[in-house]
Amino acid sequence: SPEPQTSYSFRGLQISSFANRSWTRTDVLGWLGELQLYTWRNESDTVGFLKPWSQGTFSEQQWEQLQHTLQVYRRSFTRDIWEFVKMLHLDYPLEIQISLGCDLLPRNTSESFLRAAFQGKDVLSFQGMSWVPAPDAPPWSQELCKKLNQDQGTKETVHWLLHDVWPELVRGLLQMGKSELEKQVKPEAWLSSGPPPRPGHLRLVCHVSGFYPKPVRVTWVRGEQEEPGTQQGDVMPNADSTWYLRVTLDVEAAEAAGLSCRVKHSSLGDQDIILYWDGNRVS
Ligand code: PBS
Repeated sequence: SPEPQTSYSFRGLQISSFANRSWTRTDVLGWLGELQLYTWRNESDTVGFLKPWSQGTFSEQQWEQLQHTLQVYRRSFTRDIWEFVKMLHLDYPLEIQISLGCDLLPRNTSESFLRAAFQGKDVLSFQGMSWVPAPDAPPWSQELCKKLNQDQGTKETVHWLLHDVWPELVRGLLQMGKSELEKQVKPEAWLSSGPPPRPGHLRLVCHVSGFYPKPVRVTWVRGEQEEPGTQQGDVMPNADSTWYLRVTLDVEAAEAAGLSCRVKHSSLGDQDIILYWDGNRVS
C-alpha cells in the first residue's frame, strides 16, 4: 500500500511576463511537497506566508536577510532582462519561467537545481558554479550564459542560496510543519454506475474522496485478482485540501457480479476499503 511520505521536495517557481518595453510582472510561488507555503505577487514588496510555519526555524534576522536578497534580485532581474532583450535582439511579448528545487537526501546532504525557460522551453541552468545553456537552446543562450558568468557576485549568491540557504530552510520547515506534513485523513468510498458504454455493458464507477496525502491505489478486483481495463482518472483536489479520485471499469452486464473496488491508502494501514458491486443494483 502507498507508504507514508518521508521525503519532501521544495519547489520555487517564478513566472515573469514581459508584454512590451515597459509592461512587466513577476510572480513567485513556493511549495513543499504538495503544500504551497509562499506567494510573492508582483504588487507586494514582501514574500507572503501561507502557513503559520512558513518561516521554518529561521530567525527574524535570517528571514529579513533572505527577503532582502530576493527583493534586490527581483529588481535586478527585471532590469537585466530588458537589457538582454536589447543585446540579443529578442521580440516581445516574452515569458520567462524560473524553477528552483531542493531535495534533502540521507546523511544530511541535499540536491538543488535552478533552471530557466524562455517561451516555455528550457534555455539555461546553474551547474556547480556557473550558468550553462540547455541542450537544444537557441544560439543566443551561449551569449547570455557568457554574460551571466562574468558576474562573480551573483554566482556566489546563487550557489549560497542553492547549497546553504534552501537546504537549511527546508530542514526547518520539515521540523515546524511536521504534524501538518504527516497528516493522514481516511478516504470514503462509494460506487455508482456511469452511462452504459454500449448495449449489454455496464460502466462501474468507484469514487474515493477526502483522503490525504495524495498517493492512493484504487483497483477493480475479482477476488484477489485485479481486473484488466481499469480506467484511473486524475486525482482531483477537493476544496478542503483533501483529494478525490474516480476509477471506472466497463464490463458485460452478466459479469458485474463478484467484482469489487479496493482502496489502499496510507491512512488505512493494512485495512483496505473493499466495496462489493451489488449485481441487483438498478443502474
Ligand atoms: C532574455 C531571455 C532570458 C532567458 C532566461 C534568463 C534567466 C536569467 C537568470 C538570471 C538570474 C540573475 C538575475 C540578476 C543578476 O543578473 C544580478 O543583476 C543581480 N544578482 C542578484 O540579485 C543575486 C541573486 C540571484 C538569485 C537568483 C535566484 C533565481 C544583482 O547583482 C549585483 O548585486 C549583487 C549583490 O546583491 C552582486 O554584487 C552582483 O555581483 C551584482 O552584479
